[in-house]
Amino acid sequence: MNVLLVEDSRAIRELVTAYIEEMGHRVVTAETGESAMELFDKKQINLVIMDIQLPGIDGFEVTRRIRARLFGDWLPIVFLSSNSSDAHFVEGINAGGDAYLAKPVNGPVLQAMVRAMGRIVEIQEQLQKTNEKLSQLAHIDALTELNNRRGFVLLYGREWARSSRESLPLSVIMIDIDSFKAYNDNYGHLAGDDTLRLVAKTLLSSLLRPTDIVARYGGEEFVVLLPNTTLEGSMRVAERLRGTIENQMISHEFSSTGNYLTISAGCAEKVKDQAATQLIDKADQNLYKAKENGRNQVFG
Ligand code: GH3
Ligand code: MG
Ligand code: MG
Ligand code: MG
Ligand code: MG
Repeated sequence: MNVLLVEDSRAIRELVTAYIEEMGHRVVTAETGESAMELFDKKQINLVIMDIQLPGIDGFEVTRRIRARLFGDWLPIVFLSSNSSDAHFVEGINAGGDAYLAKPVNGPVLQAMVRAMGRIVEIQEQLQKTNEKLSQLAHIDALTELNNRRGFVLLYGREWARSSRESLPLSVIMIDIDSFKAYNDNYGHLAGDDTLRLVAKTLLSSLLRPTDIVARYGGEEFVVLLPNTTLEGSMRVAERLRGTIENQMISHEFSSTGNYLTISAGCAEKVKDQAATQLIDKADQNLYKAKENGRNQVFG
């Protein structure tokens, strides 16, 4: 763990540092609350040991400020004070502290407290990892490893807000594989899955800007989100994607467009006073027109 020790007495700083380092943890020290806040912003701290009487803001106030800065995150804060009154203990906990040790420093008691807090930190970290895994599972499509619809909706909301805030264009391409039912019916579902993976990979690697987002929107439908891109730009991108898939020459003897697998695409650019869902609807309507016009083409 990285332990932040806030203590204005040099003798106590050295003593506490020695006890904690003996346990194999790293210690960074601050003599004032103000310098503690600076260190806290710079370093990844797992545990804070906090004196209360300090020059400048006191330990209670530093604790309140640390808690305010953490938003949803948590880390243990342990007070270490020569004032061991019940009132101080209560105020410390109310300020956002988790435990209270009395001075003079007792080595084994201090180390036991660090161990106890270390256990909670470990559980906290495991929970965080589990949450990250679950969030990944919820937002990534297992077959193609692209964002799934849920992941897309999240990213779309962010990009929509950004484009509104910064008055930048935003465009969407809806893509649908042509005659894919016939592909499955004739080559089997497993081959269909392989082809979906290949199409996903091709779309992903054909996008040029790192800010472009591609997602699997449904069965054999994909959506591309192009920040800072106009309708004309999005149609050029869509045409390139369409051509790249066609040039892959994935055999599809039963396609209505020829002997190879093709895609159709509908493009739309965000317009003023539009709701976020209307942009998707517009791209979807244009996809339908590309289909109606004969497939293997872009409409926008
Ligand atoms: P169109 O050119 O009009 O788009 O015709 P289509 O046959 O592609 O359209 P339709 O919507 O009738 O069929 C889509 C097919 O996509 C149906 C389904 O078998 C297939 N599909 C959807 N999801 C998956 C999947 O995860 N794996 C496989 N192998 N096939 C899928
Ligand atoms: Mg002090
Ligand atoms: Mg479809
Ligand atoms: Mg289709
Ligand atoms: Mg054919």
